[in-house]
Amino acid sequence: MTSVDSKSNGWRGRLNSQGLRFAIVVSQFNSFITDRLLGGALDALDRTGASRKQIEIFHVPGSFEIPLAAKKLAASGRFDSIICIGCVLRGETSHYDYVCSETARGIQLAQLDTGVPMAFCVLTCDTLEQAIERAGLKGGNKGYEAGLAAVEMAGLVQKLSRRSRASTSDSRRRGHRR
Ligand code: INI
Repeated sequence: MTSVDSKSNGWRGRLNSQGLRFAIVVSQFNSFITDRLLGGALDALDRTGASRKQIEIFHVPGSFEIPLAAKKLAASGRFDSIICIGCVLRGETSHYDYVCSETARGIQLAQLDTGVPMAFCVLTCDTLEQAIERAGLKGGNKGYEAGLAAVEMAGLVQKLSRRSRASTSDSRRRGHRR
């Protein structure tokens, strides 16, 4: 799933979904926007070779609920990468700030705790117009970008895991020789 990037001589995940399993957690709040982000994410997975059998979609009420669902799915061991989709629009109160910060923090903690990569596709916008511009209705689709990030990170994390397993067994072998 990975290749050497000859320019930087570093490792990066390939944009190839073969053999990978994806979960998409999508918030129903502002579904006019999140449905389109979901479409973008599915398009990216499709273009990297994933079939629908490799993808499961889970709906949560709002963005605030995304981290718990994503963490449970990651802990199940059934997925190589998780795409988190939501849209938070600023209102008149500070509710927006709590939902944004806890959703972002929760998703980051969930991926760090479980080691399963999570693509962050939660729009945090002041206006509906800004969200529309980011959901593929006028310009680019952030769901598409998140889909590609999910594929790339799944490949990179697999490579890093294989690498650390290889170095552990190597040091065990050397330990036996002493
Ligand atoms: N959830 C969103 O995903 N976007 C929003 O804009 C939003 N606003 O504005 O309230 C929102 N609130 C709901 C929240 O995510 C939870 O579902 C709710 O608080 C119940 O836990």
